[in-house]
Amino acid sequence: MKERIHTSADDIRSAFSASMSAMYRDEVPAYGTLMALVARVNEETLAADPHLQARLEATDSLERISEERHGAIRLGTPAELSMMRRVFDVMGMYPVGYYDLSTAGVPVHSTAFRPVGDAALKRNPFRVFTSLLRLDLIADEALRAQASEVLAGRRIFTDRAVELVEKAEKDGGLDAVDAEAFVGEVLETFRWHDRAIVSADLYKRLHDAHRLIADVVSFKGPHINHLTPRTLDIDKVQARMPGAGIAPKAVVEGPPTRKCPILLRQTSFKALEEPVSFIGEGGEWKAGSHTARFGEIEQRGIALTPKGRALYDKLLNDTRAIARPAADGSNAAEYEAALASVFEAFPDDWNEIRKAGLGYFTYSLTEKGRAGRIAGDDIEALIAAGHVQFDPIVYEDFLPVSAAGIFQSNLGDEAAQEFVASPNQVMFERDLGAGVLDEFAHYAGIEKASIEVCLGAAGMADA
Ligand code: OOG
Ligand code: NI
Repeated sequence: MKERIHTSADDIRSAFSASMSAMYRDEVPAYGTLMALVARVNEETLAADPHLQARLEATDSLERISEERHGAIRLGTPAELSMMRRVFDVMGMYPVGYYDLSTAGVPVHSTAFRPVGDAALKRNPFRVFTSLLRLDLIADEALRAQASEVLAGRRIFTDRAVELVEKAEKDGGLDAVDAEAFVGEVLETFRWHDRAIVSADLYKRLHDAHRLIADVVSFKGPHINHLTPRTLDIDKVQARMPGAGIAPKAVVEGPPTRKCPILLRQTSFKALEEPVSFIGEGGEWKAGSHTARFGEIEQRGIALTPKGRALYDKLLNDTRAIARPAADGSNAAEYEAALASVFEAFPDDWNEIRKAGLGYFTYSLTEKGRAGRIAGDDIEALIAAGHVQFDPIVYEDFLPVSAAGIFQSNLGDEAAQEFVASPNQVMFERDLGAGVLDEFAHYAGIEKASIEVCLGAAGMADA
């Protein structure tokens, strides 16, 4: 019998993200405009900075620089979430981190499905920020029951997609023919449906409870609500969006522009109002509209330690106490000025960040370290002797305050709403059917392993 060769999970993920990109550009033309703008700005940035170009050539794959880094969906039930975990597993995407958005007035909690190893991230870093609606945060009991009933009646995965997931689980992978079919079938779950599965009246009541509830409950599936390419200059793309005919959200989320970038900066163009139809009285369709889909861009910096993250959170809080960005952009300049000045307290030099224990780094032997007889078990001494070098570890995850800002700006200003903060990771993991990886432990592990390799080499030279 001919041996079955499985397509790698990385290849399936790449094919999936490419198909999703093509589908989304087709569905949301403004997203194609954003992609073109991002590619142009990335080219200009590289042309103006040969050093950056050389560095990216060495570490990333330049021709893929402007491709999508993430997307997002919002699910309605525990069963949808646990099936989605199995789907992403086939593509080498695992749940990392727990994000409680209730504190920020959004009735969901979330994780990010993403590749975890260095090689997988390099091959294709595509991740999906995945939220689960929290009907338990909705006060109106009758509405909650109605929403549950609608959700219980929908099937977001095709039968064939479920069969292929089961096959992949049983056989440990999919061959090329099945992998291609899998990508096509799974894509169906992310597709836009302009026909709602609820009446205009129910839609309005869900919408009045929270716009996000209407978005999750009213449709046949969890349409992809945005995709996010990587930009090398987020400020430039933000500034140029209006000229390209797309309206940016008021401010860039995350830290300010810095010499040594930290964590994640993101911005988006505002969600578009799109025609949809609702179920009418006598089986006819009733025209209406829905606002949910947008395009986003991201620029990543170093992963911070719990200490660095606490400092980041404090400085962001301090900034927002001075100026809280208004959705209409009226105080954007004031907010940006406050952000820049408050963040002066965060060191902007790699070695200072490292020595203060604020960020995660990988350590490696320098040429001198590899060539010479290096000695010692003190990493600082090895660095001082020029035997060991360090590089920032890129943050591959998300930020709850930023995510809330992205949610809010695409739900409209009036969506800002207070919920009692109620993180519930235990419930989320039960619904997911698995634990989520702790991102801090993960980055710490990468750093520690790299130090051990350096010290191991030094130890060998010692002996
Ligand atoms: C997800 C928003 C979060 C991000 O980049 O922080 C997100 C959503 O709107 O569903 O994608
Ligand atoms: Ni996003």
